[in-house]
Formats: sequence, structure tokens, C-alpha cells
Amino acid sequence: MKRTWWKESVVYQIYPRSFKDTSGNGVGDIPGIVDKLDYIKSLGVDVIWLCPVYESPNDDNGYDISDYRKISEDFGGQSAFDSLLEQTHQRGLKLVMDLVANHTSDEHFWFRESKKSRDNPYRDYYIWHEGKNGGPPNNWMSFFSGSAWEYDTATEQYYLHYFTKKQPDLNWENPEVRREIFDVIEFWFKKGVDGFRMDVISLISKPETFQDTSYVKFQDTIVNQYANGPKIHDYLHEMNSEVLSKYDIMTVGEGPGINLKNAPLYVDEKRGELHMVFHFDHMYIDCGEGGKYDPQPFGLPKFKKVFSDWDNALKNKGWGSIFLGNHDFSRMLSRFGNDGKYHEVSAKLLATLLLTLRGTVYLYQGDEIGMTNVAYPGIAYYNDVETLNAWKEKEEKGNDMQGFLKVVHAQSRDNARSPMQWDSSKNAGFSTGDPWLAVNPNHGSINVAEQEKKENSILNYYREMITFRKENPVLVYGDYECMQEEHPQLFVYRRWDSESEFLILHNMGDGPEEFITDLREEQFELRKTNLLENLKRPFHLGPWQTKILKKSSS
Ligand code: ISL
Repeated sequence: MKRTWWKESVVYQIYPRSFKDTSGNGVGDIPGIVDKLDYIKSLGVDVIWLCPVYESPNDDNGYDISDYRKISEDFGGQSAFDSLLEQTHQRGLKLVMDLVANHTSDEHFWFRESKKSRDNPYRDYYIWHEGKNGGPPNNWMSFFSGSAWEYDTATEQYYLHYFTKKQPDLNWENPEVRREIFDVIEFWFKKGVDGFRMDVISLISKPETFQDTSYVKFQDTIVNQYANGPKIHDYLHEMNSEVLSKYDIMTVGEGPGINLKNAPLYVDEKRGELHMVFHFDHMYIDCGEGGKYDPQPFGLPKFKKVFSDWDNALKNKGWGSIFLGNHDFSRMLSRFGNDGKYHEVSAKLLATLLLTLRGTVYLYQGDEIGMTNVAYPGIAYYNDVETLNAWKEKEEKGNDMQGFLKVVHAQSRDNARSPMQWDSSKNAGFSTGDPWLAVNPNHGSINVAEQEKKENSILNYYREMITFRKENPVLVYGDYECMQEEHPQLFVYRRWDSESEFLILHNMGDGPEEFITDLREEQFELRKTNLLENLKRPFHLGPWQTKILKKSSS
């Protein structure tokens, strides 16, 4: 396996609106990130991934870009970004940006031109269609509720938008569109940016025909109709040969519909497309027939199988991405851990899980202190367009809205977007003004300042675990094998190479558990655990206990 810096990196994801505000307007900004660079460095991470900071009307918090070459003034503008890039590099860290190239904002110059007339030179930058029987061209739905088509009265055609109607989809069939996007990528590489996370890259190649979908579940439409279109690999290959391959950068493609079968096509090193992808197999594991707003309990065996299958799929072709949360999902601790009685210990277990799997590790802001979901008392507190649109739709259909508020508590993307909890002061040290999204009331006890003071805090455990991973490259590159995958409470696996072997045990349950095996306990030496008292034998685990055992060479 070829060794590279981006395979060994731990990436820290920042959602800038929620990270740190220095202007007092309640919105996080780039100078806020600069202020916290020493903190980020102290975690031991290597790369910062910034969610979009470009000019945007913020219909989807920056995922609707109106100028790809301009940094939003709300975030501090270009000079703030230049200083961030310089100071990031000075600390030996790298900076990766978000490339949102499936769609632009409807306020982007290209779209404003495109909708002027049917013969405008930019018309073909987007996907325009005639309606059918007095309605949209087909029955496609948007990710954020309602039709994926919007009618334009001036030119009497519909345009396609997989996301909000303020996010029209670009037409990648058009070589000029591809050229424009490649130029944007090059523009940022020339400034010194170290790579891109590519938003919904699996959606850029549209289906050959615009037929109705016959799938009942939206997720099935995404996978079978929207994602992995016929030209996706031509486009990515072209992007790679035109720009990506000329720079020492990293790329990670985000992709609904990316699955075990097609992922190697994106990341196989021989094909020259992307370095890594994000798949969502574990992130939708608790969604029922009704999708995201139909949360269901899930079993640990299913969760473990996702990691086994993906490690297996990519072990000889490409490279994986390991993440348990980001700005689009609820907090990893509230989903996969126990954010109540076992808050601290289960947060540390998840840290160990993240940092002992094969692949590049992505850590989302706030997870390093065990931030949890937030349950705002009413819909008025929510900001996310996905949540608000879903709310409206359910209300129109006459749903029980008190019941749906509970679902929102569990599933809203705002769970991950509540401001970073720096200290216990009124606004959690995030801002001196009114935060754009309310802080989680638990910031009094869960915050960075508190955990800096405590030697055994979650925060310090993350620091130790990141160091531990760096000291043991077998945790990055070594082989992976899950043991007793059917066990309902233990997640146990081996990581090994020609020199060393680790056995890693996680008890993901509220009661004690023992790993029953033919392996001899005396062969293993405890190297790390998340509980201070470790009086029991190596294969015995307390609730939410995790153990990293090293196999002795004899
Ligand atoms: O957020 C999701 C489910 O709650 C996903 O379906 C998500 O919309 C999808 O993975 C694409 O996400 C990305 O593109 C969106 C943007 O809203 C997300 O924040 C971004 O990560 C549109 O640009």
C-alpha cells in the first residue's frame, strides 16, 4: 500500500457559522478560526476542512454559492481567509475547502444570466425542461421536500434543483461548465489550498432520460436514479487529469448513492479520479422506510458489518474515510453512544473507535468534547432548511406536530450546528452577541475550558488517542478483521501488520460484558482504556469500556 500524508491525516471539520464569532454579530467567522488555531493544533490533527465560506445568500448555509472566487464578507472576506491559510500553514496544518459544484445559488451570475432568455449564452449552464401536462417535467422530488423542478414564468420552462429551489443544478454535460469548475479548483490551489471535499459529487452526471421515478422510497430514487450517472467517471477523470493530478492535494467526494459496489470506481488509485469518498451506510442505519424522519433502533451487528464490508471493499483499491458525524447528522454521541449516564466514557469509546479503524479519520467540531444533540422547545428555534421544509410539509399533511418535534429533536441537522461550547458563560464563549442558533443549555458542564482543566477529560483523551494513532502506523495501514460480528454488544477487531498486532474491544452497552474467545488473555497487554479503574482481566469490560490490547510477540 502506497503511503501518503492524506492517508495518515486526522481531519478536523469546521462548520464556520458555529465555531467562533469575533465580530459580535452572532455568526462564527474566519478570524474566530484563526483565534482557535492553537487549540486545533493542540488536538494533534493534521488537516482542517472548512465547510463553505464563499459568498452566498445562505439559503442552505453556504451550500448555495453565488461566487466561487469570493470569500463571504460575513466570514471576514478574502483578507481574513488569506491570513487563515497562512497561519494554518505556519503551524504545519493543511487547509481543505468545500467544493459545491453540483449546483450554485440562483443568485450566481451564471444563473441570473441563464434565466434571462432561452437563447442566453448561459442558458445551457443549467438544466431547463419543458413542463408536462401543465406541471413539472417529471415527479422527481427534492432532497429538501417538494418537487425538484421550479417553474420560471419569464422563459416558461422548469429548472432542476435536487436541493432547494435556490440551488439550481449545473449542467455538467456542457464542457464550458466543466471548464469553469476546473478553473475554480485551480484558482484555490494556486492560492495554496490543500484539497477539496466535494459536495454531492455523485450527483453531477444526470440520468440520460428524465423519466418519472417509480420508487416509493426517496432513498431508492437517489440511489437508482440521481446518483452515479452515466458520465460521472468521465467527468471525474477529466477533472483529475486537467487539475487534481497536478497538485499535491487531497480530495474526498461526498456522495449519496455511493455504495460498496461503485466506490472503488471513484477511488481506485489506478483510475485517477478521487482519493476518498464519504458513504452513508452507517449514517442511515437508524432510518426506517420513511427515511430520515422515521428513526428506528438499530442493532450493533448491522453497524459492525458496514465497517467490515467497507474495509474489505477498499483494502486493495483506494482508501477509506472514517467518520461518525458531520454537519448533516445529529451528534455521534447521541446516536451511537450514551449521552446520559455514560456520557464521558462512551464519548471516549467513540474516540477510540474513530481512531483505530483503517482510513483517513474525520473529526467533527465539538465531538472532541462530547457535544450532544440539542432539543429546542419549538420549531421557531430551528434554522436548517431541511428541517423547516419537512416541518411545513408535515403540517400541511395534518401530522401530529408535537410528535414530529420529537423526531426533529432526534434527527435535525441543527443538532450538529449549535454553537461550539468553549466555556460555561452565557453564550458558551461562542459570541458576545445573540448566536444565530441557540447554544445547547448543557454548555455549563460540557465545554472546552472545563475539559482543559481536567486531566482525564474527553478532550484530553482525544489528544492522547490521536497521538497513539500516530505512534502506531499499524492503526492507519494495518489489516482489519472484525471478530464475533454477530455479538449484540461487543465490537471487537484486530489490526495487524508484519510487526505488530492490536486487539481492540469496545463494549457498546450499559452493562458489563466479557469477550469469550479461544485467545489467551495472558498474551495481551493493556495499552489504553477509557476507564481509570481497570482491575478486571483483559477480556472483561465495564459498561461502555474500551480497551486497546497489544499482542505480545512471544
Ligand atoms: O443532510 C442530509 C440528510 O439529512 C443529506 O441527504 C445531505 O443533504 C446530502 O448528503 C448532501 O449534503 C451536502 O449537500 C447539501 C448540503 O445541504 C449539505 O450540508 C451537504 O453536506 C446540498 O449542498
